[in-house]
Amino acid sequence: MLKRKWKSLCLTLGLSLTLVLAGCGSGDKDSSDGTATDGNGETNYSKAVDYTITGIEAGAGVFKAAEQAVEDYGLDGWEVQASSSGAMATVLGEAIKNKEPIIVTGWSPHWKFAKYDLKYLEDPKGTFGDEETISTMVRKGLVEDKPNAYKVLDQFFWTEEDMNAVMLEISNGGNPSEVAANWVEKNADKVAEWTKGAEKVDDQEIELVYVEWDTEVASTHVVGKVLEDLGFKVKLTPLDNAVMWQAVANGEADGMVAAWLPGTHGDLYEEYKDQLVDLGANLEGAKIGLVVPAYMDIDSIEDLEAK
Ligand code: PBE
Repeated sequence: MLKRKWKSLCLTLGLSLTLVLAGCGSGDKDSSDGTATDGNGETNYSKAVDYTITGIEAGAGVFKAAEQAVEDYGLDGWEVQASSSGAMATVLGEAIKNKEPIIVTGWSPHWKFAKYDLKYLEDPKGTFGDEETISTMVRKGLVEDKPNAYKVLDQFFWTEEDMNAVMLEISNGGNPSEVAANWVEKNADKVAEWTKGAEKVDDQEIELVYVEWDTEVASTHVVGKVLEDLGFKVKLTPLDNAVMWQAVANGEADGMVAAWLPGTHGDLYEEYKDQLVDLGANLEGAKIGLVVPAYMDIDSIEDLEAK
């Protein structure tokens, strides 16, 4: 807005004064390399990304939070583009290869922070919340029906570093089941803590549901492998976020390790918390927000402008 006013003022004052008014330049013009500059020759990142945040699945908490941020920060005319986590990662990788500006809905742990130099945009209004935990939810009655699986799910707890190791290998082309099996083999001490007190079973079935986010692909396959080694016939079913919560709440699935709280899935938790059993955190220190490549000279969501 302010910029537009300056521009019309410059036009009114005419050419003779433009040298004095440093703010009047060719302004707001797309340059040939696809970036956009303001009157001071600084990149106008809002324009350069075409007022678009590259999102993921529309049902993801971070997607909804990004739409809320557009509202909270008055980013009129911006679009949060729905996509998939995989497509977002591809588009991000391409932008970085070409040194182009891009804003994505991001979260950590995630392998993208190991692979690329990225940063979260500051969120002074707190739209994306603070640090989160990833929690485990199971259906009611699981403790009686399958106490050994319940025990493992209850005791499953790992670190950001553990999850990153699994995620990175999968992102480099590893098959999730094989990567998980290798991790389980190499981390017998940790796995022994999760299985402490659980007995081997014979041919019992267990179904875990998840969403195909990199974080959840990693955790669900690791827990699935541990249960398999205990003798369970494990079924891992990928679903949409809301359907995943619903499936555990109505008892169609046995459990999930993909509940991001208190913020990201706060609405779903409120809706279903009375119908499921909350087994608490399986990972601490998770986070969501808007993420950009470190080469972008921008620090805060507040630096973005309405269209
Ligand atoms: N995520 C990954 C999910 C939770 C796990 C941040 C993409 C979400 O936004 O719902």
